[in-house]
Amino acid sequence: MDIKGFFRKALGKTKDLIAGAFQPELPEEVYAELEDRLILADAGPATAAGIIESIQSKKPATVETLRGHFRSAIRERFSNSAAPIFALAPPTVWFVFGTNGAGKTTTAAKIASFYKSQGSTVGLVAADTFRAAAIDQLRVLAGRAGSEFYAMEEGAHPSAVIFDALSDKTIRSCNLVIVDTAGRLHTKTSLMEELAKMTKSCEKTAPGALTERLLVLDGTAGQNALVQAKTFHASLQLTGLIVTKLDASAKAGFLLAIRQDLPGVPVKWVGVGETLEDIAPFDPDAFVDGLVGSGESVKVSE
Ligand SMILES: Nc1nc2c(ncn2[C@@H]2O[C@H](COP(=O)(O)OP(=O)(O)OP(=O)(O)O)[C@@H](O)[C@H]2O)c(=O)[nH]1
Ligand SMILES: [Mg+2]
Repeated sequence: MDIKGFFRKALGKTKDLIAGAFQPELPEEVYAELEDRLILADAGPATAAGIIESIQSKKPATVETLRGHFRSAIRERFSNSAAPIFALAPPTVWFVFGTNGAGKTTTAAKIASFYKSQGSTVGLVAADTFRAAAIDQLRVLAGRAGSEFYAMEEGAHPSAVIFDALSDKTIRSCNLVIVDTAGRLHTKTSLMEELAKMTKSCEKTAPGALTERLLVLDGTAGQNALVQAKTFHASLQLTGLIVTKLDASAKAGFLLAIRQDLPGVPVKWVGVGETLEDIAPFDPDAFVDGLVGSGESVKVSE
Protein backbone atom coordinates (compact mmCIF):
# COMPACT_ATOMS: atom_id res chain seq x y z
CA MET A 1 0.00 0.00 0.00
CA ASP A 2 1.39 3.44 -0.86
CA ILE A 3 1.53 6.08 1.84
CA LYS A 4 -1.60 7.90 0.64
CA GLY A 5 -3.55 4.63 0.58
CA PHE A 6 -2.26 3.86 4.07
CA PHE A 7 -3.53 7.15 5.48
CA ARG A 8 -6.82 6.82 3.58
CA LYS A 9 -7.31 3.52 5.41
CA ALA A 10 -6.24 5.06 8.71
CA LEU A 11 -8.59 8.03 8.49
CA GLY A 12 -11.51 6.69 6.47
CA LYS A 13 -13.95 6.55 9.38
CA THR A 14 -13.08 10.03 10.66
CA LYS A 15 -13.20 11.45 7.14
CA ASP A 16 -16.68 9.99 6.54
CA LEU A 17 -17.82 11.79 9.65
CA ILE A 18 -16.27 15.16 8.79
CA ALA A 19 -16.76 15.23 5.02
CA GLY A 20 -20.56 15.12 5.35
CA ALA A 21 -20.37 18.85 6.07
CA PHE A 22 -19.18 19.56 2.54
CA GLN A 23 -22.43 19.74 0.57
CA PRO A 24 -22.35 20.99 -3.06
CA GLU A 25 -24.23 24.12 -2.04
CA LEU A 26 -22.64 26.37 0.55
CA PRO A 27 -25.46 26.93 3.05
CA GLU A 28 -25.35 29.38 5.94
CA GLU A 29 -25.08 26.56 8.47
CA VAL A 30 -22.00 24.95 6.93
CA TYR A 31 -19.68 26.37 9.59
CA ALA A 32 -21.81 25.19 12.50
CA GLU A 33 -22.17 21.80 10.79
CA LEU A 34 -18.43 21.42 10.24
CA GLU A 35 -17.69 22.56 13.79
CA ASP A 36 -20.15 19.99 15.20
CA ARG A 37 -18.60 17.25 13.09
CA LEU A 38 -15.09 18.17 14.20
CA ILE A 39 -16.22 17.94 17.81
CA LEU A 40 -17.87 14.57 17.12
CA ALA A 41 -14.52 13.44 15.69
CA ASP A 42 -12.96 14.42 19.04
CA ALA A 43 -11.08 17.49 17.87
CA GLY A 44 -12.30 19.25 21.03
CA PRO A 45 -14.35 22.49 21.14
CA ALA A 46 -11.41 24.92 21.29
CA THR A 47 -9.58 23.34 18.35
CA ALA A 48 -12.78 23.04 16.31
CA ALA A 49 -13.65 26.70 16.97
CA GLY A 50 -10.12 27.81 16.01
CA ILE A 51 -10.25 25.93 12.71
CA ILE A 52 -13.72 27.25 11.85
CA GLU A 53 -12.73 30.83 12.67
CA SER A 54 -9.70 30.65 10.43
CA ILE A 55 -11.79 29.30 7.52
CA GLN A 56 -14.69 31.68 8.03
CA SER A 57 -12.42 34.72 8.03
CA LYS A 58 -11.40 33.84 4.46
CA LYS A 59 -15.04 34.00 3.27
CA PRO A 60 -14.92 31.10 0.79
CA ALA A 61 -17.49 31.48 -1.99
CA THR A 62 -17.75 27.82 -2.96
CA VAL A 63 -17.64 24.54 -1.15
CA GLU A 64 -14.41 23.60 -2.96
CA THR A 65 -12.69 26.78 -1.73
CA LEU A 66 -13.99 26.06 1.74
CA ARG A 67 -12.57 22.56 1.56
CA GLY A 68 -9.26 24.00 0.37
CA HIS A 69 -9.11 26.38 3.34
CA PHE A 70 -9.98 23.50 5.63
CA ARG A 71 -7.10 21.47 4.16
CA SER A 72 -4.73 24.39 4.70
CA ALA A 73 -5.88 24.89 8.29
CA ILE A 74 -5.21 21.21 9.05
CA ARG A 75 -1.92 21.06 7.15
CA GLU A 76 -0.54 24.10 9.01
CA ARG A 77 -1.00 22.25 12.26
CA PHE A 78 1.41 19.54 11.15
CA SER A 79 4.16 21.78 9.87
CA ASN A 80 6.88 20.92 12.39
CA SER A 81 9.22 18.04 11.70
CA ALA A 82 8.28 14.49 12.64
CA ALA A 83 11.37 12.56 11.52
CA PRO A 84 12.62 9.98 14.04
CA ILE A 85 15.85 10.95 15.81
CA PHE A 86 18.95 8.74 15.77
CA ALA A 87 22.01 8.94 18.03
CA LEU A 88 25.27 10.23 16.59
CA ALA A 89 26.79 6.76 17.04
CA PRO A 90 25.01 3.40 17.44
CA PRO A 91 23.19 2.19 19.35
CA THR A 92 20.19 4.48 19.23
CA VAL A 93 17.71 3.69 21.99
CA TRP A 94 13.98 4.40 21.81
CA PHE A 95 11.50 3.81 24.62
CA VAL A 96 7.82 3.10 24.10
CA PHE A 97 5.43 4.10 26.88
CA GLY A 98 1.66 4.02 27.17
CA THR A 99 -1.45 2.87 28.96
CA ASN A 100 -2.46 -0.80 29.09
CA GLY A 101 -3.28 -2.32 25.75
CA ALA A 102 -2.45 0.82 23.74
CA GLY A 103 -0.35 -1.25 21.33
CA LYS A 104 3.20 -0.73 22.70
CA THR A 105 4.56 -4.24 22.20
CA THR A 106 3.07 -4.67 18.73
CA THR A 107 4.31 -1.23 17.72
CA ALA A 108 7.85 -1.88 19.00
CA ALA A 109 7.96 -4.99 16.81
CA LYS A 110 6.46 -3.15 13.81
CA ILE A 111 9.16 -0.47 14.02
CA ALA A 112 11.83 -3.14 14.44
CA SER A 113 10.56 -4.88 11.32
CA PHE A 114 10.47 -1.56 9.40
CA TYR A 115 14.14 -0.81 10.10
CA LYS A 116 15.20 -4.42 9.65
CA SER A 117 13.74 -4.27 6.13
CA GLN A 118 15.93 -1.23 5.53
CA GLY A 119 19.03 -3.19 6.49
CA SER A 120 19.47 -2.07 10.11
CA THR A 121 20.05 -4.38 13.05
CA VAL A 122 17.45 -3.93 15.76
CA GLY A 123 17.22 -5.17 19.34
CA LEU A 124 13.99 -5.48 21.30
CA VAL A 125 14.29 -5.26 25.08
CA ALA A 126 11.56 -6.61 27.35
CA ALA A 127 11.37 -4.09 30.18
CA ASP A 128 7.75 -5.09 30.81
CA THR A 129 8.52 -7.68 33.45
CA PHE A 130 5.08 -7.70 35.10
CA ARG A 131 3.88 -10.80 33.30
CA ALA A 132 5.75 -13.72 31.78
CA ALA A 133 3.27 -13.56 28.90
CA ALA A 134 4.42 -10.03 28.05
CA ILE A 135 8.02 -11.24 27.76
CA ASP A 136 6.94 -14.19 25.60
CA GLN A 137 4.84 -11.93 23.36
CA LEU A 138 7.85 -9.73 22.63
CA ARG A 139 10.10 -12.78 22.12
CA VAL A 140 7.75 -14.17 19.48
CA LEU A 141 7.38 -10.80 17.74
CA ALA A 142 11.15 -10.25 17.79
CA GLY A 143 11.53 -13.60 16.02
CA ARG A 144 9.03 -12.53 13.35
CA ALA A 145 10.65 -9.12 12.95
CA GLY A 146 14.14 -10.66 12.62
CA SER A 147 15.36 -8.72 15.66
CA GLU A 148 17.67 -9.46 18.53
CA PHE A 149 15.87 -9.93 21.82
CA TYR A 150 16.81 -9.34 25.44
CA ALA A 151 14.85 -10.26 28.55
CA MET A 152 15.38 -11.19 32.16
CA GLU A 153 13.00 -13.21 34.31
CA GLU A 154 9.45 -12.15 35.17
CA GLY A 155 9.46 -9.68 38.07
CA ALA A 156 13.00 -8.41 37.34
CA HIS A 157 13.53 -4.72 38.01
CA PRO A 158 12.95 -2.89 34.70
CA SER A 159 15.94 -0.56 35.25
CA ALA A 160 18.14 -3.63 35.78
CA VAL A 161 16.86 -5.09 32.50
CA ILE A 162 17.88 -1.91 30.70
CA PHE A 163 21.30 -1.83 32.34
CA ASP A 164 21.95 -5.49 31.50
CA ALA A 165 20.56 -5.23 27.97
CA LEU A 166 22.75 -2.24 27.17
CA SER A 167 25.77 -3.99 28.66
CA ASP A 168 25.13 -7.01 26.45
CA LYS A 169 27.44 -7.14 23.44
CA THR A 170 24.78 -8.24 20.93
CA ILE A 171 22.24 -5.59 21.94
CA ARG A 172 24.84 -2.85 22.20
CA SER A 173 26.03 -3.56 18.70
CA CYS A 174 22.54 -3.10 17.19
CA ASN A 175 21.84 0.08 15.23
CA LEU A 176 18.55 0.55 17.04
CA VAL A 177 17.35 -0.75 20.40
CA ILE A 178 13.67 -0.45 21.29
CA VAL A 179 12.64 -0.81 24.92
CA ASP A 180 9.12 -2.14 25.54
CA THR A 181 7.65 -1.03 28.86
CA ALA A 182 4.67 -2.21 30.90
CA GLY A 183 1.33 -0.46 30.40
CA ARG A 184 0.36 1.95 33.14
CA LEU A 185 -2.24 4.50 34.03
CA HIS A 186 -0.95 8.01 33.58
CA THR A 187 -2.51 8.90 36.94
CA LYS A 188 -0.27 6.48 38.90
CA THR A 189 2.57 8.71 40.00
CA SER A 190 4.82 5.90 41.29
CA LEU A 191 4.57 4.05 37.98
CA MET A 192 5.37 7.22 36.04
CA GLU A 193 8.41 7.72 38.27
CA GLU A 194 9.51 4.19 37.49
CA LEU A 195 9.61 5.09 33.78
CA ALA A 196 11.72 8.15 34.52
CA LYS A 197 14.14 5.91 36.45
CA MET A 198 14.35 3.54 33.50
CA THR A 199 15.30 6.35 31.15
CA LYS A 200 17.93 7.51 33.64
CA SER A 201 19.34 3.98 33.81
CA CYS A 202 19.63 4.08 30.03
CA GLU A 203 21.32 7.49 30.00
CA LYS A 204 23.86 6.28 32.55
CA THR A 205 24.61 2.99 30.80
CA ALA A 206 24.70 4.31 27.24
CA PRO A 207 25.17 8.10 27.34
CA GLY A 208 23.71 9.87 24.30
CA ALA A 209 21.93 6.76 23.02
CA LEU A 210 18.39 7.58 24.15
CA THR A 211 16.88 9.81 21.48
CA GLU A 212 13.18 8.99 21.45
CA ARG A 213 10.67 8.80 24.30
CA LEU A 214 7.60 7.70 22.40
CA LEU A 215 4.09 7.58 23.75
CA VAL A 216 1.84 5.00 22.13
CA LEU A 217 -1.76 6.21 22.00
CA ASP A 218 -4.80 4.11 21.20
CA GLY A 219 -6.43 6.00 18.33
CA THR A 220 -9.89 4.96 19.48
CA ALA A 221 -9.39 6.77 22.82
CA GLY A 222 -10.11 10.20 21.33
CA GLN A 223 -9.95 13.03 23.86
CA ASN A 224 -8.76 10.60 26.58
CA ALA A 225 -5.61 10.12 24.54
CA LEU A 226 -5.04 13.86 24.76
CA VAL A 227 -5.20 13.77 28.57
CA GLN A 228 -2.78 10.83 28.63
CA ALA A 229 -0.37 12.60 26.32
CA LYS A 230 -0.27 15.70 28.51
CA THR A 231 0.41 13.71 31.68
CA PHE A 232 3.05 11.45 30.14
CA HIS A 233 4.73 14.48 28.61
CA ALA A 234 4.85 16.30 31.94
CA SER A 235 6.68 13.33 33.53
CA LEU A 236 8.84 12.13 30.68
CA GLN A 237 9.47 14.95 28.20
CA LEU A 238 8.15 12.98 25.26
CA THR A 239 9.82 13.36 21.87
CA GLY A 240 6.99 11.92 19.83
CA LEU A 241 3.69 10.11 19.60
CA ILE A 242 2.64 6.90 17.92
CA VAL A 243 -1.06 6.53 17.21
CA THR A 244 -2.37 2.97 16.83
CA LYS A 245 -5.72 1.45 15.81
CA LEU A 246 -6.71 4.41 13.67
CA ASP A 247 -8.28 1.88 11.31
CA ALA A 248 -10.92 1.28 13.99
CA SER A 249 -11.44 4.91 14.98
CA ALA A 250 -13.74 7.76 13.93
CA LYS A 251 -12.04 9.96 16.53
CA ALA A 252 -8.82 10.87 14.75
CA GLY A 253 -9.82 14.51 15.28
CA PHE A 254 -8.06 14.32 18.65
CA LEU A 255 -4.77 14.54 16.75
CA LEU A 256 -5.70 18.10 15.82
CA ALA A 257 -6.23 18.93 19.49
CA ILE A 258 -2.90 17.35 20.41
CA ARG A 259 -1.14 19.52 17.84
CA GLN A 260 -2.70 22.56 19.46
CA ASP A 261 -2.00 21.58 23.08
CA LEU A 262 1.35 19.82 22.67
CA PRO A 263 2.96 21.50 19.66
CA GLY A 264 6.43 20.24 20.62
CA VAL A 265 5.47 16.56 20.51
CA PRO A 266 4.93 15.48 16.90
CA VAL A 267 3.15 12.34 15.73
CA LYS A 268 5.92 10.11 14.35
CA TRP A 269 4.19 6.87 13.42
CA VAL A 270 0.70 5.65 12.71
CA GLY A 271 -0.56 2.08 13.10
CA VAL A 272 -3.55 0.67 11.22
CA GLY A 273 -3.70 -3.03 12.01
CA GLU A 274 -2.27 -6.03 13.78
CA THR A 275 0.39 -7.27 11.37
CA LEU A 276 4.01 -6.12 11.40
CA GLU A 277 3.50 -4.23 8.12
CA ASP A 278 0.63 -2.13 9.46
CA ILE A 279 2.70 0.91 10.36
CA ALA A 280 3.94 3.98 8.52
CA PRO A 281 5.95 7.04 9.46
CA PHE A 282 3.67 10.04 9.85
CA ASP A 283 3.19 11.90 6.59
CA PRO A 284 1.40 15.26 6.97
CA ASP A 285 0.29 15.53 3.32
CA ALA A 286 -1.08 11.99 3.28
CA PHE A 287 -2.75 12.72 6.62
CA VAL A 288 -4.55 15.76 5.21
CA ASP A 289 -5.61 13.84 2.10
CA GLY A 290 -6.90 11.02 4.30
CA LEU A 291 -8.88 13.38 6.48
CA VAL A 292 -10.22 15.86 3.95
CA GLY A 293 -9.97 14.06 0.62
CA SER A 294 -7.47 14.96 -2.05
CA GLY A 295 -7.46 18.38 -3.67
CA GLU A 296 -5.44 21.54 -3.68
CA SER A 297 -4.71 23.41 -0.48
CA VAL A 298 -5.56 27.07 -0.77
CA LYS A 299 -2.55 29.28 -0.08
CA VAL A 300 -2.81 31.04 3.27
CA SER A 301 -2.23 34.41 1.63
CA GLU A 302 -5.29 34.09 -0.65
N1 LIG B 1 -6.59 -2.78 14.75
C1 LIG B 1 -5.41 -2.56 15.33
N2 LIG B 1 -5.03 -3.29 16.41
C2 LIG B 1 -3.84 -3.05 16.98
C3 LIG B 1 -2.96 -2.05 16.50
N3 LIG B 1 -1.86 -2.03 17.30
C4 LIG B 1 -2.04 -3.00 18.23
N4 LIG B 1 -3.24 -3.61 18.05
C5 LIG B 1 -3.81 -4.69 18.86
O1 LIG B 1 -4.04 -4.21 20.18
C6 LIG B 1 -3.88 -5.26 21.14
C7 LIG B 1 -2.90 -4.82 22.22
O2 LIG B 1 -1.61 -4.69 21.62
P1 LIG B 1 -0.26 -4.78 22.46
O3 LIG B 1 0.83 -4.45 21.54
O4 LIG B 1 -0.16 -6.08 23.19
O5 LIG B 1 -0.52 -3.61 23.49
P2 LIG B 1 0.40 -3.17 24.72
O6 LIG B 1 0.28 -1.70 24.84
O7 LIG B 1 1.75 -3.73 24.60
O8 LIG B 1 -0.40 -3.86 25.93
P3 LIG B 1 0.13 -4.08 27.45
O9 LIG B 1 1.56 -4.46 27.37
O10 LIG B 1 -0.76 -5.17 27.98
O11 LIG B 1 -0.09 -2.77 28.15
C8 LIG B 1 -3.40 -6.46 20.33
O12 LIG B 1 -4.48 -7.30 20.07
C9 LIG B 1 -2.86 -5.84 19.05
O13 LIG B 1 -2.90 -6.74 17.96
C10 LIG B 1 -3.39 -1.26 15.35
O14 LIG B 1 -2.71 -0.35 14.87
N5 LIG B 1 -4.62 -1.57 14.82
MG1 LIG C 1 2.87 -4.86 25.92
